[in-house]
Amino acid sequence: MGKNVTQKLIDGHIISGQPGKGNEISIKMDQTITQDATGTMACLQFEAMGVDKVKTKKSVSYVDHNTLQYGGYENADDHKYLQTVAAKHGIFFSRPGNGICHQVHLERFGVPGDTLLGSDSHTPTSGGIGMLAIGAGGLDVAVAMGGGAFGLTYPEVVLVNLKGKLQPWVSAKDIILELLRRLTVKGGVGKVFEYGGEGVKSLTVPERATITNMGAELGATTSVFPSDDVTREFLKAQGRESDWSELTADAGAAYDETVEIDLDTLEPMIALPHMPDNVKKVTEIAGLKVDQVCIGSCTNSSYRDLMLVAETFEKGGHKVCPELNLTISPGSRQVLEMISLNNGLASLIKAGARILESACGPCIGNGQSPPSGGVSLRTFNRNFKGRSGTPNAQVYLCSPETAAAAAINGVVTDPRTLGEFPDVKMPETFLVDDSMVIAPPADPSGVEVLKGPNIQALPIQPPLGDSLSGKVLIKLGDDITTDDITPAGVWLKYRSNVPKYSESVFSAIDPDFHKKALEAGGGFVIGGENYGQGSSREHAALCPMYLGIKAVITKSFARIHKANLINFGILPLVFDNPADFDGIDAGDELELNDLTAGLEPGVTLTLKNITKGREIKLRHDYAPIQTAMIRAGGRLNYTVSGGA
Ligand code: MIC
Ligand code: SF4
Repeated sequence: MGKNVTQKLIDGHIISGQPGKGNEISIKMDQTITQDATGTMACLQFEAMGVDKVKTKKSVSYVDHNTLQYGGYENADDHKYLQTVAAKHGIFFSRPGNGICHQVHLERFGVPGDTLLGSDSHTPTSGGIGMLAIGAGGLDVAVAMGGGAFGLTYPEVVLVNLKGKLQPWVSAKDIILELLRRLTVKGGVGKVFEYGGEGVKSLTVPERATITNMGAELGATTSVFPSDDVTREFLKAQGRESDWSELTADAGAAYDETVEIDLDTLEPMIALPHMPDNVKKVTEIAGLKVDQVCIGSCTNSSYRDLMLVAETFEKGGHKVCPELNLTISPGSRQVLEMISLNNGLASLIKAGARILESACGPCIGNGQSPPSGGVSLRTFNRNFKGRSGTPNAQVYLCSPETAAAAAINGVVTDPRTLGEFPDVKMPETFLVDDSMVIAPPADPSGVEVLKGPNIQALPIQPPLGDSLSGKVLIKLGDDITTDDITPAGVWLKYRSNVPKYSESVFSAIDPDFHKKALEAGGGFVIGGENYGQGSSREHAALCPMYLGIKAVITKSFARIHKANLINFGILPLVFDNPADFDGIDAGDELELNDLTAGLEPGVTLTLKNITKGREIKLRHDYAPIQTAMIRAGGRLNYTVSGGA
């Protein structure tokens, strides 16, 4: 039987295990990316492993999250560390101002047919050019930089069959919003979404990348498009045709599931507060007053997206509605320079848009927090409560077309009412200037790695004993995000300072959590379904580890967060019977015994709730290597002591 694109990518990189849905496998990573908010930890971990030079085909370190450098030295210290540690160990360094990691990687470094591991959950963006691109915790990326394999469960492959062609003012963003509406933020766990069908060829690479980017919100392992003539044209226009190779599904390739989307009839869609799957048609909420519109982020900040917005304003002679603010964050320096050379930037400035840096910016709550209770329409990928920095803001996610229509009219507007659709053509050649990417020197012996006071030592945890006991420190509901666990925004500058960042843990839910945890000497966390969705930030495991959290017991976990907990020696466990969730309350004393035998494959653990005098069955599905890592007190201990 023929293979699909996903199987070709995975099977071509397998190091251990057998192809086949549900099997534990490990694969070789050709490339890695890190960004500053996760990269400092990843680099500290890489240094701790004692490997001189990265063993990948290419590793790139980006600075795109913490670029504001407000209120002190912390961000700038991180940047200096990242630049020098990159030079020392063979890593390319993309300077602040060069753009958002996913956009730049797609433009300048991604290679069809290769694998990519990134310490950012939106790494699957590069699936838009036929890479197997996966998001992971920084420690997994550090191991991959050192040449180690990446472990995963062989995924189910879902074919997303695109029929027809997008109609004017309907956007690639609407495709992924429609998928989120149907499948929800839990719908993609354990799956790869592979796009096929006649509709694929009418989508440009940036449009494909919008879709693979936001596939992260489905909880998917990754998303992938074939590498075809459209991919070739894109790489040629980037001066990289030699990086192209064809990668398509064989005739008769099988899929585990098929989903069909009819592009001819798809309408503009919008995600309502506070989840990316809370999706409706734009027409259903048209007329809602808007206080802010933000265009940008790794989802929608390409040349095509920004030119479309610029031309919408220019052609219609529109101005930004005086009742709201419109911000624009270009995805890369290439995008910014190109829209400035062809007057797109002038059109946006003339219209009254506020131009921000080529960086993540408002997407991660770094500036532009909306007014109290304000409605903000964003072309981003996440609208979790409080992520914008304003706890009661109402954040909606939509396409650049819908965002532009709202910025003009001041209310949510169906963009199809705007008249003639601007025909933005993909450039035949992009402006290529890689001078803000610093290649590592051939001889790094003279490089001094600079660690300012914000770079604190890595906390290390002792090996696991045979039992665990303690209090339930917090009980939470479903869909807890990593933004709930370790918020970004004003806390972002402490990513390389775990003791300080640990003060943020659950701070929006229980401001005293960190104090309580330290006083109690740690304890347990109880959660519902899909615990830890969202970001790849390993701090959501590392900081709880620092506070003494021993196990997190839930109904289910999000993929990356579960792996991060294991990496830091915290036990992720699920209720054998989800109804037992109701049998535990905050403050209960819990005990877990016989862990030596209990962590072997297939063994069910018995949790004693001492306070309630009852026993609860818990399950795990750790691969043998994961059990070994947990026993060692985490992946770093395991790797440094000679584990693979
Ligand atoms: C995000 O969008 O939440 C982030 C910030 O890019 C994170 C990474 C991080 O927390 O540093 C992600 O998506 O993984
Ligand atoms: Fe940056 Fe936002 Fe993309 Fe995360 S989702 S990488 S914060 S732009």
